[in-house]
Amino acid sequence: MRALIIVDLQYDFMPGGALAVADGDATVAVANRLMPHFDLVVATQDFHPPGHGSFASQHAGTAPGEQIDLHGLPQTLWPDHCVQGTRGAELHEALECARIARLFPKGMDTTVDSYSGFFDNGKRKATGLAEYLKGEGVTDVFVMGLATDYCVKFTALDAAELGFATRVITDGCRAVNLQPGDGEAALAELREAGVLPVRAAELC
Ligand code: VGL
Ligand code: ZN
Repeated sequence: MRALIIVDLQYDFMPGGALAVADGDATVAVANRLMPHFDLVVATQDFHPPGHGSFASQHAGTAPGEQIDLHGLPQTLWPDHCVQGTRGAELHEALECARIARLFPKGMDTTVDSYSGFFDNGKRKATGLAEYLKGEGVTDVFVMGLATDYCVKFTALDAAELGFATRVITDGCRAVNLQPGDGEAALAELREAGVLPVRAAELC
């Protein structure tokens, strides 16, 4: 059983959004093209309460892009983004959501960020995604979405560690690239972990 995991295709990660990823909206068409070719499709949604601890606005004297210690974990600070109830948190309207069997929100705990679709960054709480996929008989997962260097990377690393045969659909991802090359470095790290890249055209 093969599952497609679509990561965070939300307005705040699209051009014009609060945490815009260059060309991020190009991934929506890739997702739509891929979905019919999978046994199961799930999606994640970055879904922060107002005042989330990952927001630079909550830490006086800091700016987005800086690193702090957030309750014992290293935390990159971000602009306020994907706040529950705002348009920025919504999935892109062009995404064919009817094909998504289940949506997994994450990042609701103010005290800890959650890049992976499986666990928070401290691996203290699970979202239920692993149990869901295993319960559906999924053995292989393919990860795409935003952003390559954060939520895609950590979702794919966790999937591999959880024992799923895991691949990353490179043309279905775009990177934040806080530092130039972060996206490429993320793909290299994934490869090291046994997560090989694949192009969408190989799957359609
Ligand atoms: C993400 C930074 C902060 C992502 C989410 O979806 O990659 N990045 N929150
Ligand atoms: Zn976030």
